[in-house]
Parts: sequence; C-alpha cells; structure tokens
Amino acid sequence: MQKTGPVRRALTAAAALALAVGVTGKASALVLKAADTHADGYPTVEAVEYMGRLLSEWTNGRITIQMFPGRQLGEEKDTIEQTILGAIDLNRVNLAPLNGVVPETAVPALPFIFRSIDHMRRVMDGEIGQEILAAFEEHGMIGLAYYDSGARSFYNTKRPIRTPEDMKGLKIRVQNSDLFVSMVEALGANATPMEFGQVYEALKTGVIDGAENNWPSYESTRHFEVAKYYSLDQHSMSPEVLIMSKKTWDGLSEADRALIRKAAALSVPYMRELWDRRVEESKKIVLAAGNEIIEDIDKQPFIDAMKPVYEKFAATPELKSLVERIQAFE
Ligand code: GTR
Repeated sequence: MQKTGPVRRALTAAAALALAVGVTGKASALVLKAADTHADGYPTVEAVEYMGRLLSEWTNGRITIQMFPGRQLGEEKDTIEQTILGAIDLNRVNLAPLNGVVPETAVPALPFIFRSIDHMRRVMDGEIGQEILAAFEEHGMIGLAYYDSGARSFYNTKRPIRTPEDMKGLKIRVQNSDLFVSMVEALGANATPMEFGQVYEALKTGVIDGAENNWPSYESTRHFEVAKYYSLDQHSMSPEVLIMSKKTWDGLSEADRALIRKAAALSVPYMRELWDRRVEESKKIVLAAGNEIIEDIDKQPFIDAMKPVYEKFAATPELKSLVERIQAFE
C-alpha cells in the first residue's frame, strides 16, 4: 500500500531522526581529532583536553575531542597542511610556522613587538588579536583562540650570549618561518630551519649549536641537558594558536560552532594558569641542573638589528598599520 500525505511525512521525519540519533540513542557523535606537537601534560595539550571535557559535558557526550599529543600526527608544518585538507580538525601550533600561510601572523611573531607578557596578552585578547584570527578563514582555517608561549630566548652549547656579536658564526635552529630565519641572520648567526622533534639530536651531535624557545619548551624537550647556556634576550613572544579546519567547521551547525567557540574561549584562562605554574617549575628544573642563565643582557643592540626584519615582514600598509597599532597599544 502506498503511504501518502501526513503518514509518509511522519515516516520520513522519523527516519531522518533515527539517522541523526543512531543506534546508541544519542544524536550523531562528533569526534574532533586534535593535534599538538607537545607531550601529554604540557599546558597547551591540557587546555585542548579541557575544552573537550566542556564540550562533552554540554552535549551529553555528543561532541568530544580526541587528542593526539607528542607529534603523533606529524610535525607542525605537516599538521597545518592536514588541517587545511580537513584530515585534522583541531590543531594547536605556534604562529611562526603559519607566517608563510597567513601573512598577518607574522606581526605578533615579530621580534620585540611586545613590551611584556602583559602587553602581549592584552593585545591578543582584544580587537587586534581577533582581526588576526579572522584572517585565517580565507586560508582554509578558523582561528579559535590564542594560548601563551611566554618569551623565546636563545640557548646554545658554546658560550653565553650577551650581545649580537656573541652570536656570530653560531648555527641556530629556527622554526619553519622565513621571519625567524631573517631574525637570526640579522643577528649575525646562521639560521637552520628544522622541525621541533629533531632539535635534541641535532644539538647533541653538534649539527647545530643552539636554538631558541621559552622556559617550558627548553625544559620539556630536554634541550637544557645538552645546551647549557640560556640567554634571556626574550626576542619573541610569538603566541600559540588553536585552529580548526574550515572543512570541518563548514559542516557544523551554528549552534555547535557557538559551543566550540565558547569552549575555546574558556580554555584560555585555564591554559594561562597552567602556563604560569609550568614556567616556574621549568625554571627550577633547569636551575637545579646547574645551567648558566644569562640575564644581564642589554636588549637595545638586538632591537636595533631588527630593522630589516620589520621592513621585510611588515611590508604592506596593512601589516605596517598592525605593527603601529600594537606598538601604540597602552
Ligand atoms: C614551542 C611551541 C611549539 C613549537 C616549538 C618550536 O614553544 O609551543 O608550537 O613552535 O616551540 O620551536 O618548534
């Protein structure tokens, strides 16, 4: 017998609901695959896991995050490509390896652009930070939130660095970012772009003499065990960013997008608390190992050497104006 009118419509609606709800009785599950280069327990990893717990709580387990820490899904350059392709849904990376993809990300990664951690947090939390997040979309990614990365400083196996002259001839590993290559070259050293996961061996075997990073990364990677001189020149405060694949995003309802944005925003203060604590813990570990921490650094000659870097990476009127707005930000 042919079903007509309301009966047929009701059956179709029931079938659609059955599909959405699935056999478990829940609406169809959304498992977001997340990547992080850092190991389990690192503040960025914990923050995204926290976000997953929030989403799961709010949706009765319908939306969850499956975290793959410790480079399980590849190094940052690869995971960025995978995110654009939609094979990775969520990705926590530094802004530096995005500099070649989203030009606006170069501005907060510029050396000495921020006066302090507080300045960086206020700029990135405000309108300027939001504008830069919005710039991701046309490159296949959705910028969700920034996480702290403290200040990056140089460490090496050879000697204390107090002035740019001390850097002459040193082979310094940098992230996959032309901006970081230029910065190191402007200081008279040789820049070697290399993936994060290869740096420990390269320091140990003398392929490179040094690298640059913040306290928690210098410690968590055990680079501090092989590169004993840590010079706190604090040249970059390039933040971390949490991005989502636009492919995944486009398939979500407005309501789910709002939940994801809300969970990402709530993970920021959660991360910062863990971060501040982790910086102190990492300092203690490094100091206990007897490393030489060089604090008496006159930053001015380093700052002065950065002129060509600004000229090259903030070359358009739009990027120049972003630089000026950050510098003028009280
Ligand atoms: C860390 C950062 C990572 C990665 C790494 C590196 O501080 O959290 O995302 O950029 O530095 O130097 O490759």
